[in-house]
Amino acid sequence: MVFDDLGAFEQMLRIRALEEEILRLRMNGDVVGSVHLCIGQEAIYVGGAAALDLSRDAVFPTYRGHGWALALGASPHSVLAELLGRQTGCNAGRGGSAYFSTPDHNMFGENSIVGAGAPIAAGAALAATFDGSNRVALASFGDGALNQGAVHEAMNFAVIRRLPVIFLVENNHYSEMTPIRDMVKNDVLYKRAGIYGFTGTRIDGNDPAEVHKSVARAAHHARSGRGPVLIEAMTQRLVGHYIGDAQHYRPDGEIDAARLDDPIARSERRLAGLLGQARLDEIRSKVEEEISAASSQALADPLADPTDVLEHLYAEL
Ligand SMILES: Cc1ncc(C[n+]2csc(CCOP(=O)(O)OP(=O)(O)O)c2C)c(N)n1
Ligand SMILES: [Mg+2]
Repeated sequence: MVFDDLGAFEQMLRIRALEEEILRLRMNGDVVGSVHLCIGQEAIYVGGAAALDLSRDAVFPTYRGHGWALALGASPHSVLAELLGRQTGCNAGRGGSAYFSTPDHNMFGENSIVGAGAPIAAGAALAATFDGSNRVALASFGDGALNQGAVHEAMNFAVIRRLPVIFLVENNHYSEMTPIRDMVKNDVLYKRAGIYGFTGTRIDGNDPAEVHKSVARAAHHARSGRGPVLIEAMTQRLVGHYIGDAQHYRPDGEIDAARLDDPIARSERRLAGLLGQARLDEIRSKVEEEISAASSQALADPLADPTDVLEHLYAEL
């Protein structure tokens, strides 16, 4: 499959513009509650989603999941309306920033329990071995999540049952405020896969084409019955862990250095040489207008009605 570099650039811009609009809405108080932005990590979602078969594969991201939703095809309006608690949101305003899902677009739920997506993805992959769907399940989680026992149980279970799972680690070097190097003796995280007997690889997670290639290879491996793959995608978050995080724990100069490696800036430098800056500026303006229109529309939509709050909820006692 040929990778569409310009399409990836546009989609990364769309995610960035969405996140910047969410930041604005949160600072205004239109969006309430805890919000985790994925600014700086967009290449993982865009490259990863492009490598999946969106007619059947299933993705399980974390609370930092807005970018996955867009990359998988959810509309900016449905995500913004969700965060704004509107009836028109993708979960009718019940999910909010950290708990929504877009099953029509293959995203089966963000999760705020760190690492919980891994065993759920293993379950979806196990189902695929019975339902004939030949589905691949992708769990995307952070470097810190690799210290959760449930992730290790999921990895061991997946390899022993040869389940079609991709464990995609978004290694942004931090678990909340703690650097990964202060949490583990060996921070080459992809090597954890080898302990369980399957393949792990480390890639440049700020290059959407490289993420695409690696996820496509892993999907092929998993789909052909050879079991799981772990991909450690190296990236940086260019903002705080949550909105309001002052990032006092980050050494001077670290964020400035990370900006040089910003996936959007990198794509832009490369594509400007090929297509000219004017073309890229046009795409940026178009995307920014699209997000601004989606936001105005969502703000004008009706709020979720408290009287039907128990509808569409399922709980077993
Ligand atoms: C089981 C569990 N333990 C702790 C927390 C608190 N917590 C929320 S986010 C987070 C950091 C996770 O870091 P990482 O997995 O690297 O993901 P990132 O936030 O960097 O994307 C922690 C510890 C939680 N939500 N769930
Ligand atoms: Mg992290």
